[in-house]
This record gives sequence, C-alpha cells and structure tokens, in this order.
Amino acid sequence: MSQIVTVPTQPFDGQAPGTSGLRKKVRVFQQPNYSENFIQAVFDVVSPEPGAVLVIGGDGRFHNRTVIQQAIRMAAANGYGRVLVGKGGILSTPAASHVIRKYRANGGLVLSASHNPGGPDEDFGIKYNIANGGPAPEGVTGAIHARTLEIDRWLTVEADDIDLDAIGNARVGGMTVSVIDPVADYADLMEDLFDFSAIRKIAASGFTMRFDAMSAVTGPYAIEILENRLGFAPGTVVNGIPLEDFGGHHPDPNLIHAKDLYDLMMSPDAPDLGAASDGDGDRNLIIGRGRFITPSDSLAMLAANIEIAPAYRGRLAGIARSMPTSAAADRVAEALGVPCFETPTGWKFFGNLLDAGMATICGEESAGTGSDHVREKDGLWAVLLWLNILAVRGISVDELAREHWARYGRNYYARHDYEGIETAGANALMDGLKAQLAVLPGKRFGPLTVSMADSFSYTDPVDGSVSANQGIRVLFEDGSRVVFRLSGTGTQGATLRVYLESYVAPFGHLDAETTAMLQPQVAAAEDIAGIARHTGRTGPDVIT
Ligand code: VG1
Ligand code: CO
Repeated sequence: MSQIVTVPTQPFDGQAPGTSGLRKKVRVFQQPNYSENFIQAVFDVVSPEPGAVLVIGGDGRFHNRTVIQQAIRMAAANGYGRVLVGKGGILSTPAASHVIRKYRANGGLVLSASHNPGGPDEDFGIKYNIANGGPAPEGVTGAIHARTLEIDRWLTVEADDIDLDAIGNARVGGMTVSVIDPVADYADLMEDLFDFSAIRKIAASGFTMRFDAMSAVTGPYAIEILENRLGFAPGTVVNGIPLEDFGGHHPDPNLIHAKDLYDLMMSPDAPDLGAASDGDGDRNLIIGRGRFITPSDSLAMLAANIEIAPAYRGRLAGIARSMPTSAAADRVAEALGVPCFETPTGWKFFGNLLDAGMATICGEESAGTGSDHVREKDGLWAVLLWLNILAVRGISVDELAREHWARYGRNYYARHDYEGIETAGANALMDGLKAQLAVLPGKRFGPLTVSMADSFSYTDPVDGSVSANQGIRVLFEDGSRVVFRLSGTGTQGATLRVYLESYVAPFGHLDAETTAMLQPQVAAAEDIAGIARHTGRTGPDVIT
C-alpha cells in the first residue's frame, strides 16, 4: 500500500458559498495546493467512514482530468474504500446525481463550471454533492468554506495516474477505483421513466428533432438515447463530441449562445422540436417549430402534463420553483390542487422538498427543470418529458403552448443580465434597493403602482433552516413584478440579474411581443434601482 503523505499548506481565500460550489478561472485552480485545499476541506467536513464510496465526474472541460487524478489520490489518503469515476472523467451533473444514488455512495465531486466557457483562460469549478445525489445544502457548503480558511495540510497517497479511458477496476493506495460507463446507468433510468415506445413511434413516422449538445457533456448521452435507443435519424444530435473548450463557445443553451438552433427553428426547414443542453448537462432549451418556450413556461407546461409519463402517473405531489421563476407554475399547481413552493435560486434548495416527497417537479427560470428521479436539474430529462407528452398527445409544441395559455393565462417573462460590473457599484445598487423597501409600496412608476417590496427570505419547510437576502422583489398592483439579485456563479466582478414578469389572463393578449409587454417593468426597474447610475451601463449584456 502506498504511503499517505501530508502536504503542509496555507489557507486560501476560498469563496463564500455561491449558487453552485466553487467557481474560478482555470489559472486559479492551477495554483499549487488550490484544488487540493478545497477538496481536503470537503473531506475534512464530511469525514468519510473508512470504506466510504465517492463518485467523481465532470463535464470534460479543460483541467478536468488533472483534478480527477488529484482527487482520486486524496480520496485514497482520506479513507475512502472505493471511487466510481466516469470513463474519460465524464459524468453529466444529472448522471453523477443518479450514480451517487444508485450505488449508495456517500457523496460525489462534480467538476464543472456548467454553462461558463472552458479552456486554459476560462472557467473551472468543483461542487460537492451529498448522499441523496444533490448539491450540498448551505450548512455543509458554509462549513466547507470555513474549513478552507483554516486548513494547514492536505493528504494524498503517492500513486501514478490511473487510466481514465479503460473501463474496469484499478487500485490506488488501499482503495479501488472503478471506471464506469458514464452513459449506461443514466440511459436506463430514462427508459424506466418515459414511454420510449410512444416516442419511437413518432420518430419512425416522421417527427423530427435537432439536439444541440454544444460540444459539451450531453453529446454521448443524447446520441445513445435519441439516436440509438429512440431511433431518431443519425445527425439528430449536433455538436455531439465533448471538447475541452466547447469549441470556443459558451455552452449555455439560450437564444444567444444557441442562436443557430433558434434560427433553424424559426425557418421553413425547422424540425418539430429543437433542444439543447449546457456544459454539464443540467440545463435545457426547448424550441418548437416557430415557437420558443421560456423555461418558466416549460416548467408549468411539463407540470400540467407530467402524469402522461409512466413513472409520474398519479403521483404529482407538488411543484417547486425558484423565486425569480415566473408564477406560471403556480397557476397549474392551483388548478391541480397541489402545493407550489417558492425557493431561493439554486438547485440545493429543492433537495429537502424532493426527499420529503413534497415536490415532484422543480424548475428555475435559468433553463433548469428536473424531478425526484435525481437531485439535480436534468437537461435531457426535460427534453424526453416534452417528447413523451408530444408523442402521446399528438400535438405540436406551439399548439401545446397556445392551449396552455388559453387555459391558465400567460406570464410574459425576460431576464436582463449586466455582466462583469464593478462589485462596489453592484453592492451599492442592492443596498439602495434595501433602503427603499419600506417606502416603495403605493409609489407609482408610469402605469405601475407598487403593491409590495421585500428582500426574499426562505424558511425550509422540512428542516426549518432560514436563507435570508435571496433577492429583492418588487410587486405591482397589476400582478406584474421586477426582481433584482446578484449572481452567485460568476468568476469576474459582479453580475446583476433583473427578472421581469407580467401576467395576462386567458382571453387577453396571449400572442404579443414579450419586449413590448415588459416595457413598463423595464422602465420601473431603472427608476427604482438606478441601474445606469450604479453600473455605468445603459442596457443589459444578455437578455434571456
Ligand atoms: C445561475 C442561475 C441559477 C442556477 C445556477 C446554477 O445562478 O441563475 O438558477 O441554479 O446558475 O446553474 P446565479 O447565481 O448565477 O444566478 V448551472 O447550470 O451553473 O449548475
Ligand atoms: Co449547468
């Protein structure tokens, strides 16, 4: 057995718990001891029982393999009995969640910076997931952060790199490393959840789709599931080979970074369904022929129809959405007589609701949808649920959307992002908002009158933990809303997100332009927050 080595180290600045683990530039992670510091802090906090099982996988971005080899040696020195790692170091975030659950692992390290770009000058990230397969809750991430500030050593064994490309077992120190097929378990799970024979039938009878894997992790999953198991034509999956730099693009499935897909879907050559996923496979973009579906609407439409899918028949217990996500899902919950939960941004807040069986489907406005099948959002899962619904109902995406709005009304929605702004200005803007909360109600901004303003605070209904300061909400009397929050996933300066929403009841203007519908809210947001004054910007960098 190889020797355990104790490497003395200095504490690093760490990073206060953000939306999803530690995210920094690759160059930061490449500093001596940096990744090791964080990983050791995780192991110190979770203090694995001897023989514990750890899952390791990432989205294949630059630096993935290096950190995986480091983490394997450190796991061996910290008493783990077995590590499960995806072949090539690959595991999509939802697949990692499933593997943790299926093999009853104690937890997992998910290496990804999600939709952020990859490469030597771009981003990397490490996140710890707990035994339920989900992101560690705030109590755990807070303890890990505190530990990174005091750590003075990390443990490793002296051992060679293992061959990550050979499926099978290897020994590192006293520990077994199993390199597993990253796709098979996940694809089997999808086959258990959905009516594959109904989907196969429409694929065989001319229903067409394009799935853009954005040169990120979902390529191998999508090819296996959509082309091999469901029979969609070869070439249905584009950009299907994971690249370390995602081909130089942002693997972010939105209308800016997946513009080719959007243009195709709006053209006369559009297939029936267009879809995409992000760097680590947990986000999804859904576009029908001539019809983009906002993520908030997608959550509502999927929730309204989820019992069509075999694994969900008769068991929709509740719906959960993050606070900035539109209230479209709330109307579905009300109609179906199930509760709707409003949580802070970040998937970790859904974990307790899913574990307790209080929510079955969850979603975020940032292109995340998922269910109790794993404890992460799941891009391909959302695409397959859409396919299952369309196959059984025999309607188009556009028809489904129109029917939904005619019944529930429509929540026009947009998010404006101001990226890489100065932290001081961003903080001053948020402080300015907080200082106004008490005096805003009753004030008029153009046609809008404020009915309520607060700083969102969440009390977890399962464990009673409180998460304060989760964004500023300003509600207007006509049911529309503006929300302000600072991103917790950026790696440069600060990012301000302004979420805009306006509701139109059934039989109102259900087919209007979103930009026009949200114009009063955009103007009110500027008046209330002084965005230009605090950020020096006259418009957002990205609108989604
Ligand atoms: C963003 C999204 C949030 C999402 C998070 C992680 O966080 O707004 O909804 O959960 O990214 O998604 P923030 O703090 O930057 O707004 V992913 O696909 O990076 O795991
Ligand atoms: Co992601």
